[in-house]
Amino acid sequence: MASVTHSSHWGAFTASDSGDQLQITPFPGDPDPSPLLENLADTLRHPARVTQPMVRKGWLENGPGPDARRGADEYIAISWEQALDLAASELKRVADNFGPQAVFGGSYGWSSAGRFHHAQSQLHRFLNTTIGGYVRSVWSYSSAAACVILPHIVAPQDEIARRGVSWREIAEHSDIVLAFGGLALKNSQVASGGMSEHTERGYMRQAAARGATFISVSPLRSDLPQEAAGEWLPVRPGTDAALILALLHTLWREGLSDEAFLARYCTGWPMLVASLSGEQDGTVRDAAWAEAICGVPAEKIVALARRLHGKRVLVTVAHSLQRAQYGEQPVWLGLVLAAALGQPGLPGGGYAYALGALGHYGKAFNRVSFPALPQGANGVEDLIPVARIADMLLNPGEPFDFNGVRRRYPHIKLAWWAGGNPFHHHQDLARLRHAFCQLDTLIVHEHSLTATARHADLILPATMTLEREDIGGAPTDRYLFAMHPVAQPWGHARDDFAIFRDIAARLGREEAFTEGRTVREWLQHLYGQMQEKLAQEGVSTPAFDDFWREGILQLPQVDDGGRLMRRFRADPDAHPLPTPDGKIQIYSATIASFNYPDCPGLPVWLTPDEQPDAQHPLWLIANQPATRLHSQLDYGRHSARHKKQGKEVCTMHPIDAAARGIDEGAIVMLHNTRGAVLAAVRIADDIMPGVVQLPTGAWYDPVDPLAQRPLCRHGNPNVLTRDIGTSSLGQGCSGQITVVQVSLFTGDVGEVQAFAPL
Ligand code: PGD
Repeated sequence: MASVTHSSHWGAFTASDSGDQLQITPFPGDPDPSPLLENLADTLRHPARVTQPMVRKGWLENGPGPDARRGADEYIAISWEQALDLAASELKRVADNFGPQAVFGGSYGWSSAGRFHHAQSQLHRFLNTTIGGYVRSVWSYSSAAACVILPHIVAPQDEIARRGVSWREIAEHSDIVLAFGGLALKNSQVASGGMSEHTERGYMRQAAARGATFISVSPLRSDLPQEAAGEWLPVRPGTDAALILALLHTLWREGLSDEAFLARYCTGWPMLVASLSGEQDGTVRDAAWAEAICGVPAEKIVALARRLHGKRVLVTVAHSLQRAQYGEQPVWLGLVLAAALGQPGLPGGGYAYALGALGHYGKAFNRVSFPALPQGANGVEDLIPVARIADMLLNPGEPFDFNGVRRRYPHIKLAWWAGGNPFHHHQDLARLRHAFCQLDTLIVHEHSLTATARHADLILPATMTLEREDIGGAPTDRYLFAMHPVAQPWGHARDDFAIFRDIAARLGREEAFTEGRTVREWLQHLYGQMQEKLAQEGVSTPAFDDFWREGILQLPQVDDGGRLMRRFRADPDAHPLPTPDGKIQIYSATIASFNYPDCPGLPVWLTPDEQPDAQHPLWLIANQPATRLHSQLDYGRHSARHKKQGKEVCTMHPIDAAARGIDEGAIVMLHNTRGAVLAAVRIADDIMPGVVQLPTGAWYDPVDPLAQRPLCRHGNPNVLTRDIGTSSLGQGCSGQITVVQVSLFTGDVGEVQAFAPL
């Protein structure tokens, strides 16, 4: 087969199917292609693919209803006709009897790069056009806490992260980049929708060569790439807020804070000073106070504060810091630190929330973005913060607080998932299984047999992008790609669009769902919309057929990163921030008015209620993997090559390993009250003592799926993480850190079965 253009969240490429595997060639314009492309090579016909519709035996025999067997039942292969009939009649039953407010269609997940076949958009459109709506979820597992707090204190996240200080500015202007949570390239190598040019490594190298200093504040040295030639400041997990308060205390105490900036552009600095100085409650939040919490020696904290003064400083705070209890606080305090240094609005200075967390951030923007599939109108008002899914299913009708509003969890009968993997992304997987057991029905579209698919009542086999045509692009990627099919659909897999179309037809709503268009006609239609907008800007583009043949189109961009803060700094009266008084909120009267003890009106250090103790003396960091995107294509060769004995690898400090008689490469069990996980050990001193790290993404593989404290033999850390919201404000995912014990494991629990066919 000839080589054709295609795209993924981790890079563009050309591919040809040579029979037993794919030949993948990275896009030649990419200066630093991602090794994740390798994961695509042998996935098409992998045994973990879903090849035909399946129904769970208990559901087929007994009908819809709560069932404790989910996750441990048998499956029966059925025809598409039968599967589509079952899905249509079950949706109709639930909508007729309980209304669309009994259908959960949040379906969180990264899905795939093509913009038309984006699975969630297809599902949302389907539910809106067939039954009039669904209960949705808001924000993301990436950054829910930040998404909620940033608009209160400065501006929406997109302005501060996506359109914030750019990498180009950093390379040219920054003296110090103080990165709380680091700037790991494993994170910025991915961007939803696609990323054809990986430029972060080059920019960091360029900045370092000019003399900029990168300081990574993290328990892990690997959070900063070597190219940044930076410094590592180890900090105990989850304690950055205390460290920043002490930096602020030192700046204030030594007269190094930019009082003119704070007075002109900020609200509430005197109140924070009252808290820093001890005037407010008798606790002086100085370097000695912070040392006891964060483990950074007091003299280092003082020296760092002095070093920041008078320099062009960019403060960044990684997504990971806010994926923890009270995760709103470091997001807020990073901004306050940048303000106390007088930096916001200066080239290469200020605050860049989440820079480096995704390939989208710190980049130029396309003047016109490729349009999304229109989703129609959702007639249901009920919503949940995305990470409260298990709370919702376990507590229907119960109240919960979220961003100043008290809501109630809806009663859900049917959940429909396409393009996400909750048994990868959610916390406390035993609790999640129990929650999914409350449903009448769980329908999952998947191209692979993930743990989520293995808990479904109906599994509908979806195509991979490689098997269909689409258009790949992102607002921060100047290239648009024609995604040509590389292979025929494997087995009986069908596009999500085709699946929904055929179910809509059974409900008499096909025309409403498709608007009479085929896939190709939708692509032409969406492309035409983009063309029109570009034409209005005086930019002409090739006809669709020419674009389709060429495979790639370069789009015009604007490089206006940091514009909001620049204008605000130049004239805060003419260009106020979108906050209540137009200034940076060091104190937020709005947040204070919510009366949340777990997120008061001033930024604070609050001690997380889970702390290492005698039973669980180690912190666990469950962060993003370097060898795959989340859980996608975990069976791919790049991901597989980096496992040991088929298990995910966890990193431990030599002191902690020696104390437990653990040698390099040994199989260990990480355990706490929620469950246990096996992993192979890597012993290294690039992690703080007292901390272990196990990335997310190894597919959940419980030895006994029904166990209350499951043992995953593959290495999924979300067995261990805690399922609580970050605070009443953001209610975000707090899965980044937890506490565990680690022991040598010598038992026999059999081979990993996560990728085995059903
Ligand atoms: P993915 O593995 O990307 O994870 O969670 P998310 O659910 O997004 O799942 C996407 C699924 O969609 C895959 O199973 C894939 O096979 C499927 N898929 C891909 N393309 C298609 C398609 O075209 N059609 C259909 N039907 N399916 C498709 C990620 C989430 O995890 C995120 S974003 C973050 S930031 C969180 N991070 C952490 C963390 O740091 N620590 C912990 N402990 N937990 C986390 N969970 C979160």
